[in-house]
Amino acid sequence: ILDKIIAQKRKELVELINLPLLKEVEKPVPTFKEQVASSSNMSIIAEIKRASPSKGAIDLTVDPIEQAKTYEGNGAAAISVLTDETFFNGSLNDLHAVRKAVDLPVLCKDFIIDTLQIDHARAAGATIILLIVAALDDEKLKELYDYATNLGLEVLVEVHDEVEMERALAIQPEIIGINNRNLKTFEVNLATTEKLASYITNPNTILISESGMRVRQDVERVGKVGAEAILVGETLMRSDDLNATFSE
Ligand code: IGP
Repeated sequence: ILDKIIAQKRKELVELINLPLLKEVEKPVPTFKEQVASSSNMSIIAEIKRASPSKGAIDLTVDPIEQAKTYEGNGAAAISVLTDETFFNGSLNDLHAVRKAVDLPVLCKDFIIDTLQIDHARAAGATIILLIVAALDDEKLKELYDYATNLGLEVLVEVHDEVEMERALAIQPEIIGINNRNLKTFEVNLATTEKLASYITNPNTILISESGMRVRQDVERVGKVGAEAILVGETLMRSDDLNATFSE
């Protein structure tokens, strides 16, 4: 699926050149780093995810503004917004609306392969962008990382195996996400976080465990190996009592 998504992104890039940037949001928000540092508990990046290739429709009618405010009210450290349209039913407009509605850092969750996408993400209000190591070669990864960092954005560098972890560590990122879902097979396994966490030896590097969190034990499991934050989509999208989610 990853190859298919990237091929689609390349096509969309042509249209992106003609798309005007959204109007920048001036309101300052804390950085994700600050959010994690100011919390002694597990930080949660709560995701707005209408649909996905592996799960199909999750909640196609969600109001991203209301959902983001609910996440904020329940203590989320940051909001992630899926902005891919073709496979996840999201949009940059969703991100823009969310950034205006909350006082939290906002992650642009997309498949970034070009600096132009970073310009659009930033204009739409993203304060964090995602770079998926599996989608980039070493040179592109470094180029996009430096480009985003120089614009003042935080970068979440995502890996799902040892080779990707080594490639990620080579650019000394401040935030590494271990995705428990293999984007090639869709298989979800929290052991991925357990297996890869020890590669991170710099105490200043923030480790995020991504995907597949269902119950409190899942959160405890990744916390034990050093995850300071979790990235959660489906479970929160489907919950009608966020206060109770992960509490038992
Ligand atoms: C959330 P989940 O299993 O809680 O819905 O997963 C998030 O980790 C997932 O959406 C994700 C993702 C990605 C989506 C992680 N990395 C890269 C698209 C692209």
